Amino acid sequence: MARAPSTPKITRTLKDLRRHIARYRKAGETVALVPTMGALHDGHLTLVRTAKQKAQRAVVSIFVNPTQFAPNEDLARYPRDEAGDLAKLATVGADLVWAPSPDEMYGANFATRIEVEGAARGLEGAFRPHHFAGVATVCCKLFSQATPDVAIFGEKDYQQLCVIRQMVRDLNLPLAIHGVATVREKDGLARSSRNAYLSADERAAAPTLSVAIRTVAVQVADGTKQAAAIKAATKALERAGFGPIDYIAVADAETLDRWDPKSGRPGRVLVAARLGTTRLIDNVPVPRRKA
Ligand code: PAJ
Repeated sequence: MARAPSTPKITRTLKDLRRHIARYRKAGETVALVPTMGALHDGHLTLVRTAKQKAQRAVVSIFVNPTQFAPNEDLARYPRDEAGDLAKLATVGADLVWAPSPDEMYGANFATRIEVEGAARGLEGAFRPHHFAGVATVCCKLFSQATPDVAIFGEKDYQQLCVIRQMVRDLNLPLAIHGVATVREKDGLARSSRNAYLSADERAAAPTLSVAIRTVAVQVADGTKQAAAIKAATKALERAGFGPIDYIAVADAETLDRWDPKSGRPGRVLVAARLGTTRLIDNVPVPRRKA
């Protein structure tokens, strides 16, 4: 019988986490992990709902991982609201929250880094050189701490999802990775903890980002040259007040190399652009056209 939703248990030490996981395993239960940095919104909650469908126990990690932020990035001002997060997680039936301190996660003499190549190299990797090593290393640790059967990630961070899949494949990590479609506001803006940084005017302009990449996706599917579609989208974003625009790219959905429309492989349009002081990212699939 389904358990009634209640506030999830919170654990802050690896020893305690392992005790909970051992109890689930002893009862023959499967475990899904949802890695997050907190400041939870409906996108995260959708991942937790998916976790509950994929396994009997949903474990959510909340850890603002310092190693994936560059010194000039927003680590210090990254939104944090643990009480609010726990209340939201109660509504979706999360069983356990893993919220270690940076010391509990990394200890004093931490000296290991997982560097994924391939999918991690371009796009975000070019603008945030150490970002994916930080993400891959912490996710690998989270996987070996919580030993889930499956981990749930959002397509919102599409390149991150590709990097995690690559790492899991390459290192034979014994879990499945499940991707979930991006959850959006009614006006199309992808839900993000960083949307909280936007002023009222910026928030009004922000949906242009998803409109621009959707337009590129439809155009390249219909045979428009990628460079022309990207140029028009860049102009539309600049008119709406975005800038600098770090990239708009049409990529192979798996390798993230440049997409060849003749390859028959799925494509993805990805963007990163600044609106005021906030850097937003988004992506959409290239629609499949019948040959
Ligand atoms: P965070 O930005 O908190 O995101 C946690 C997870 O929620 C990621 O898998 C992300 O893709 C997903 N997510 C965020 N917004 C979403 C949306 N609008 N729709 C669907 N899914 C969404 O990504 C990270 O944290 C970190 O890099 C982490 C993986 C936890 C490693 O530190």
